[in-house]
Amino acid sequence: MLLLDQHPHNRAIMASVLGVPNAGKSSLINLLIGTDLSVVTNKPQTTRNKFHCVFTIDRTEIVLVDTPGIHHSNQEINKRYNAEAKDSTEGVDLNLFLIDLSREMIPQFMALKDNLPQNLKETWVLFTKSDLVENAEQLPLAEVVEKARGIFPMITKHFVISVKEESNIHLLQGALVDQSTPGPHMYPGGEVSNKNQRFFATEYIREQAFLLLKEELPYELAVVIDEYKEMRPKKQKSNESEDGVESFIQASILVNRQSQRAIVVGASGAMIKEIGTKARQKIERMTGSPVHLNLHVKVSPKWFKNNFVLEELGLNRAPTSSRVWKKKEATL
Ligand SMILES: Nc1nc2c(ncn2[C@@H]2O[C@H](COP(=O)(O)OP(=O)(O)OP(=O)(O)O)[C@@H](O)[C@H]2O)c(=O)[nH]1
Ligand SMILES: [Mg+2]
Repeated sequence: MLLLDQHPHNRAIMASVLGVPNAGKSSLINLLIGTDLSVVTNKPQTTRNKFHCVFTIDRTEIVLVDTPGIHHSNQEINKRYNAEAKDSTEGVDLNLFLIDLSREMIPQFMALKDNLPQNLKETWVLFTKSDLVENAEQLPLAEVVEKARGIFPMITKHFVISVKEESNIHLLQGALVDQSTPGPHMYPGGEVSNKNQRFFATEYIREQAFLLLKEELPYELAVVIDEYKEMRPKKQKSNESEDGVESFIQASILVNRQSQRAIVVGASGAMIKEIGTKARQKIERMTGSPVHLNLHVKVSPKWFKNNFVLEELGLNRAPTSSRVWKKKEATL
């Protein structure tokens, strides 16, 4: 039994991190866990799946659930992103609402209201990006919180933070530890996430594509792993990892149109090469061993409406999803 195996003074807390796209959720999580686990870009809708990010402070295990940004949309894929965020609130002890101070605040609460259940657990508001506004401490945030409590009565605390300047992060850490309760750790083996390296490999390939490609293209792009195997090469090489294991990854970048394929491949293959090199370097930092990454670009028209592709991307049908199968009209 987990309890018997663990230190009697262990404590734990699980919190879902929620907010509109680009609010800074993944940046905050990376700062707290102390590693670039989650993908961060300056483009909204970077995070597409919910997943656990784990760190410990003394005997307290803190599990933060990263989530896709919540926003209004009738598109099937966006409904599934919103459903991922909504699902993340089930079974947690606490919700952290990230509110970007550099944008209008009440509309951010409204987007959360329209997509989250009414019966949320205790919730804290984290006003973030305080470095982007002058005199953030003097803003009438108590009034904003009062208004927000009209929508979410379960809000009990608020913090004003900046991930960029790392301000007030220690207050948040202390409050999380205080809020934790005695109990076993969910990840006693020191795991940093409930997702495996295969998942993060797709994330890091998509991250480079997001960073290197301009404009709208990233939203019409997805990454799937075709093959991921760890092998001990027959021949000894100088750059071989200590235990001799190397990873061989075959992945496809899906795009919606032929013209997008040309952009992702780039002139003489320069763009796909750069995406591949940078992604491989980050995957190698994660695995701690050499990685051989082979990328292909596939045109998969309207992949973001295709139930099979969406499920492969870990996005299951949302309760609000449109029907996938339509009965054919009876023909006379
Ligand atoms: N100036 C400033 N920028 C920040 C801060 N926190 C995050 N950012 C920037 O905001 C942008 C979005 O950050 P992310 O962490 O990817 O935001 P997110 O909420 O996870 O976004 P999605 O996954 O798309 O929902 C990035 O360019 C970050 O560098 C902050 O405290 N100050
Ligand atoms: Mg994110």
